[in-house]
Amino acid sequence: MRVVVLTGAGVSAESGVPTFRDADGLWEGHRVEDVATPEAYDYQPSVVHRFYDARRAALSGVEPNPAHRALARLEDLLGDDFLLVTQNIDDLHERAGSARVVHMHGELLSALCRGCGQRMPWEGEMSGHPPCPRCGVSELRPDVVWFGEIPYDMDRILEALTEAELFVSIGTSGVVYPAAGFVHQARMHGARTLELNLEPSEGVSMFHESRQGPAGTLVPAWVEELLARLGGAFG
Ligand code: BV8
Repeated sequence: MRVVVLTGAGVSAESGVPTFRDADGLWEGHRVEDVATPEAYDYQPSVVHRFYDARRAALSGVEPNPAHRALARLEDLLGDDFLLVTQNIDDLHERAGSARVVHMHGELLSALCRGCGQRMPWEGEMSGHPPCPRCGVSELRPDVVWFGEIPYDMDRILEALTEAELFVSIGTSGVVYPAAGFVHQARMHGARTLELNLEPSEGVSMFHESRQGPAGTLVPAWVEELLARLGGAFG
């Protein structure tokens, strides 16, 4: 069975990564347009760097949770019939063992040089304007997709959505596009669609089924159920 899973901030909430819209959410204290737009970066790069340096540093203090691990296990069994598309820029899916992961909004542990366009793994801070290891100019920016910018790997994602038999959305409010429209694309191509979220998302009406609860509980239970249904397929 070809399965496409979309995750949002809610899948990392139980690991201690703040979501965006919760009371003390990520954007709290920062207006989105002040930290996650190319205009903000041009206008106040130090504020933007501090915002992402802090989130990058916080990664060392969090661990994958049962939802991340259950998705890695499902991928192990489904192999290339599985694709994980995440809006998250943390590395918890990979640390849980996921490999077939598309970070459509970029990654905290990656830098993008505005001088030469090189993308490269990045651990430390960028506030100090370090030079690009490749071209030497100090034009490194967080390798994340800001509002108004084109998400990564859209062709691969749209292709997977047209072939999916099952589309599952986990821990996302369904507010930000184009991700919020994926359920529609998948459904248009005949996929069954399921939402697993703490509360109904903006797009809940577009899903065949919606289950409410914490991802750390819902996702392992759903993976067990799916594997039981697919039963013999995995010997
Ligand atoms: C683009 C990286 C053109 C940076 C991010 C159509 C209509 C209206 C507007 C638009 C439109 N098309 C485009 C736009 C503009 C804009 C947009 O969508 N604006 C919104 C605000 C209206 N979109 C763009 O600009 C995008 N670019 O469209 O380019 C294009 C399009 C297609 C093809 C080619 C070109 C780029 C958007 C990307 C911006 N960058 N992140 C960073 O992270 O700092 S977006 C960022 O915010 C996240 O990545 C994520 O996408 C979004 C946050 O949403 P969620 O992850 O869902 O988090 P949230 O807190 O909102 O919700 C958490 C959910 O989890 C809640 O429902 C909660 O109940 C649940 N939850 C909480 N705890 C748990 C839980 N669930 C389960 N268990 C728990 N324990």
